[in-house]
Amino acid sequence: MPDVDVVSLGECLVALVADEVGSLAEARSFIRHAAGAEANVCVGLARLGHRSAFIGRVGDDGFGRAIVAAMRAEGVDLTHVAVDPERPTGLLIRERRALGPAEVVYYRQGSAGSRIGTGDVEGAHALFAPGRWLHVTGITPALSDSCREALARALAMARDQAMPISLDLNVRRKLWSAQDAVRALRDLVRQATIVFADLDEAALVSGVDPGGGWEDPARALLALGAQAVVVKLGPDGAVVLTQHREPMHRPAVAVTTVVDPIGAGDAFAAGYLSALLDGTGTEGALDRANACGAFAISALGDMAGMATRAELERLAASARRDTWR
Ligand code: KDG
Repeated sequence: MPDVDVVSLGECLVALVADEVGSLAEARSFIRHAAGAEANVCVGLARLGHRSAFIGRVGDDGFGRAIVAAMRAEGVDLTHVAVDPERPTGLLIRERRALGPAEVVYYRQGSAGSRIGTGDVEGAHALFAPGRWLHVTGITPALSDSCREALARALAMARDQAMPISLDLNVRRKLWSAQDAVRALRDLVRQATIVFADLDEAALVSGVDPGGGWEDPARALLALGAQAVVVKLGPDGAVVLTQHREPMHRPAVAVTTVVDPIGAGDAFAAGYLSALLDGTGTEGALDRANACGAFAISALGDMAGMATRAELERLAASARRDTWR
């Protein structure tokens, strides 16, 4: 098995994305993309030259085969993706909006991906080793009891191997109640090395009003036990709060046209982890994360806009030129 830098687990699913901007009620044609927050992060890391491995389940159907083909083509290690002969690959359908949040409809209850269990994680024990990261999100525990148990097992196995754990809160209000989300996610924050959140998620999980800005909710998350809390502020950039240092803020990369905002958080997490794996300090990690987030929103589909190193370098040089030829 090739060596691995980051291990993740979760549900990968197909996203049918409206090919024109407008309401779902008006949408007539859709483009198929591979999706799933953890799968997106694995692809983002692979594009940046890191070795990522994904643990999950897909159905024995065309959608499952399409996701596996897409992720394999990106170089993600899928040794521990099982094909479930009894359940379909999960599906989401989403509209695209020029203004306001886009509606997402999930068809994933009882899906293959929602049946991940402790056996899948234990079967992937070879992936859990010192020096690697585990990346998880708040989507997995919302999917099913078996997903919640699988996640708990993965966290325990990572802890046993002294692996750092990154957690993207990724609150999905359509998958569970706010009350259940807060209870479960607080428990995950306690176990995480790094927590990624947007301001709404940080406020919800910490229980602190976001009216005064990001700092109080982030401090409350930090007080739960995480070593660092990274808050994504969209066009205002991102901040990192740690136990012993002054907070650090870095500005966003300005994007002229937002094509599709979905997947930006996953790109951000991939960029941040990539910089940490390279040994870059916090400032460099925030800058790379912001740049990756900006690339992601400039392309249609969750994975399409994941940046490569060459693209990041061109972006860094772009202050001096407007075309690459
Ligand atoms: O972060 C992008 C994800 O939201 C998307 O890929 C689908 O995992 C997904 C979810 O549950 O919303």
